[in-house]
Amino acid sequence: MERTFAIIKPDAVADGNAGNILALIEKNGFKVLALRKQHLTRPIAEGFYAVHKGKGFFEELIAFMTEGPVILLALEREDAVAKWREVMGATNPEKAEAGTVRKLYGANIGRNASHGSDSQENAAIELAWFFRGYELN
Ligand code: DGI
Repeated sequence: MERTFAIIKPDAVADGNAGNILALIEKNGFKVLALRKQHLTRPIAEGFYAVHKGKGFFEELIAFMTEGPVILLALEREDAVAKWREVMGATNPEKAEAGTVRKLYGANIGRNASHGSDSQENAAIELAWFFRGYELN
């Protein structure tokens, strides 16, 4: 079994779409190993998105990710990383396939409703950034 890390972003939580997204997650065969609602602080958001520091959209991204609570998720299923990226859809909701999380609940490339790790290596790093070992077992 593979694990991935997901975030239901502040836009989706504020709009009342968290339950719909969790339903989609379960419908697609993921087991929710751990889940926590948390209002990210600036240092946590900046650390999480450190790879994007220096990019034009960085400030906008951090302001968005800290504007309200998110839901942090540890997910498990076969091929979890790729499958969750598929269920989320493209980064830009306009380019996402019909029925995907970002198409259904995202507004634009910045406010796109969800996050998913892009590799197994990053999934392990991101899960360890947000969850303690005992929460994942
Ligand atoms: O892995 P993804 O979330 O699909 O995409 P990513 O790792 O390239 O970017 C991380 C997040 O940063 C993305 O979900 C939304 C934001 N972002 C990426 N490119 C842009 C952007 N935000 C704005 N405003 N403009 C961009 O071009």
